[in-house]
Amino acid sequence: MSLWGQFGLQEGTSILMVEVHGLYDYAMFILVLIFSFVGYVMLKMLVSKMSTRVCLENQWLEVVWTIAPFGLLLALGLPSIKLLYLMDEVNLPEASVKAVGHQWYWSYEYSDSLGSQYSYDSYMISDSLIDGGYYRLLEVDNRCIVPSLLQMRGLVTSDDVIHSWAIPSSSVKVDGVPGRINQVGLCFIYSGVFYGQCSELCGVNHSYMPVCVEAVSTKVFLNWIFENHGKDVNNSGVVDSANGFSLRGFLMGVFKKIVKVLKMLGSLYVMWFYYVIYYGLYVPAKFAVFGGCDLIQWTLKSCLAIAEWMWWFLFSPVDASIFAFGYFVGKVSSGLWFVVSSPVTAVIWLAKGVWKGVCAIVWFPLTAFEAWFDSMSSFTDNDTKNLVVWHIYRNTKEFVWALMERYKD
Ligand SMILES: [Cu+2]
Repeated sequence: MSLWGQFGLQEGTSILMVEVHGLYDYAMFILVLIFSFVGYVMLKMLVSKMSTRVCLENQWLEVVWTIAPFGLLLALGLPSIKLLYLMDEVNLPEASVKAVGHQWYWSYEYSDSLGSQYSYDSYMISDSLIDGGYYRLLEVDNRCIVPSLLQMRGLVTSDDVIHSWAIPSSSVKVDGVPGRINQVGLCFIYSGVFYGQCSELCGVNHSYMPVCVEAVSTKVFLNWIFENHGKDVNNSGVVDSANGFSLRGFLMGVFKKIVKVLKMLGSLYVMWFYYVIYYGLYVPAKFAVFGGCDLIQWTLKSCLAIAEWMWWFLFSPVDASIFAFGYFVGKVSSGLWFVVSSPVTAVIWLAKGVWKGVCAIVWFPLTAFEAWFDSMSSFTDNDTKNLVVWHIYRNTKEFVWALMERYKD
């Protein structure tokens, strides 16, 4: 949430908000460049001696001052448009929460797990009840519970007038319109309590219906769902598996446990070999080959030879010069000898070089454009993204397994 004296945006609690933060910094960087350039030009005009008053036309200048702003606008607009579209993306959600706006409170429904029709109202805690620990006008009696690092879907609608469900720190803002359902992807990258407020003027108590989301780990979320399942209207999906003892069930259980342990041991065995081969052979070999040993050696040798020759040149310049001349003549003649003795190889070698050069020249603008586009298409580094994706993948697996475990038969 925002604090007193805060300048920038709130710290991002979803990858999208981290990206928005990146976009903000990136746009600010470009704006500062533009402002300083324009400021410099204006200052320059103030102290100008009008030495360019005879300049009547400059085609290239016009080309530049047309193309450059176009490029800048593109650089500002494209990443922004990309993020706008990504904000509408819901991906593949594992669970849904439905937020319903009322005058003047929110209510939350969790009804997509089998048999669950769990819902509750979420009222703001009034000033008189707040004793230091909570934030005024932001805390609620029942928070909206969501899992962190799991793709979730928020469905937002309203019961009376238009409300808007917003959590600025995760770049979520969805209008709740009566008779319609809007959806939004929720994916918090860490656990915590995140605050927002209704963002559509909805009546006298518009300021008193905060959105308070508590992001918890997948395990806690699962337990929370399972515990609250039977409590409400419908618990037909809950299978009570603990009634009665059967030998077959017991043996099956033991067998399953043994298979699980064997599987684990097998995977550990494979992993052990993998890591031994990877870190014991592959990585050192790769390092030795690509580590640039040869390059370093060659550079050192060349530097040493040049230094040696210079030393020689200081004491006997004539001898050194003759040697250098002989050396270059030798190099050129050996090159000529190569061309004369094996012309086909020489021609192929030359053609290859020319082709490479032409390719480099032709592809350079494209490569440069691609690099530029890459750099502005994402503001999060790949390691972070990989980590988040990996965690989401693991949590999704855990979540689906737990649901299957509960709802089998
Ligand atoms: Cu409202």
